[in-house]
Amino acid sequence: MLKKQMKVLELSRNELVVLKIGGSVITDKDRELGARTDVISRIADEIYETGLRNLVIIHGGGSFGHPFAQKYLLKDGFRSEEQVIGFAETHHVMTVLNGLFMDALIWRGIPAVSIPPSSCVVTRNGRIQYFEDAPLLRSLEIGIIPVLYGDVVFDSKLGFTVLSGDQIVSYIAQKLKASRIIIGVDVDGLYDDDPKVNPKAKLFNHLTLQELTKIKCSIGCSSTPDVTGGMASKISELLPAIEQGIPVIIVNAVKPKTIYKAIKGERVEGTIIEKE
Ligand code: ATP
Ligand code: IP8
Repeated sequence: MLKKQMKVLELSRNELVVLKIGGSVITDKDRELGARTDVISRIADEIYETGLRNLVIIHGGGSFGHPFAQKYLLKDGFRSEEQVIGFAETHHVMTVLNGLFMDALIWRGIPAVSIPPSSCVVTRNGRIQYFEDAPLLRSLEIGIIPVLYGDVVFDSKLGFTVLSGDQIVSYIAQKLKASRIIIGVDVDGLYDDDPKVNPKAKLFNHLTLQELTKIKCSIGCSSTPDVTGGMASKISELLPAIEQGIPVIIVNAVKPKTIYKAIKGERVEGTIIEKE
């Protein structure tokens, strides 16, 4: 019986889709603790319409996690007592944002379960060292969509740090050999410059790993660089997964139907990044 279950799990892992919904999509980055509940609801509708269960969802921190992590300088680890309440506050506001996201999924009838990274991940110098993935695997096995998020986590060298949703995406996709990664942001994909700063920035429709490595240094950071580094570090995090042959598509999740189409594998505007 268990063997049969494991086989199903193996099969489903092959077709697994890892979806990141960025903080730039579900929050208003110019307004601390400003949630875009209309966008969250629409994205939940689109996920529901796909009917896909073989999905791991990770969302970002946006104007919930980032301002708090920044205020208490949490990324570089424990330095003073005053940061301790900052760790608690940052995790708490992330659970609030996650609650809004979970509300939208669950009350539409999407079986989803929240898996807080602070409770299952320990990092070492900011990199995932230990990930208790049994709950994640069991939930996928029985058809419940695991939802994780960028979070503050304990770190074996630094005491604590900030773990980006992008590092989680790349880690899970590689570990579970996902078939695709979808990255939802608030712009149409990856450009040769920040499109919010440079209106002449050119969108890349398709990039190979080699092409990406060449342009990596020039794509710049987010116009409002956040504690986890914006677009440039997002790309760096995704590189090992792309190297492993997992294609990534970066799309504008603010635009209606985009997430639906990306999950369904339909043609959608965005940037596809593949190994070759
Ligand atoms: P969060 O970290 O809160 O989850 P996110 O993952 O949605 O946020 P950001 O880190 O804000 O995304 O990165 C997206 C932003 O990156 C866009 O709003 C855009 O202005 C900026 N950006 C900077 N350089 C580029 C580039 N070369 N191509 C596309 N967007 C870029
Ligand atoms: O928004 C960072 O995750 P990200 C989360 O995916 C926090 O970079 C707590 C700032």
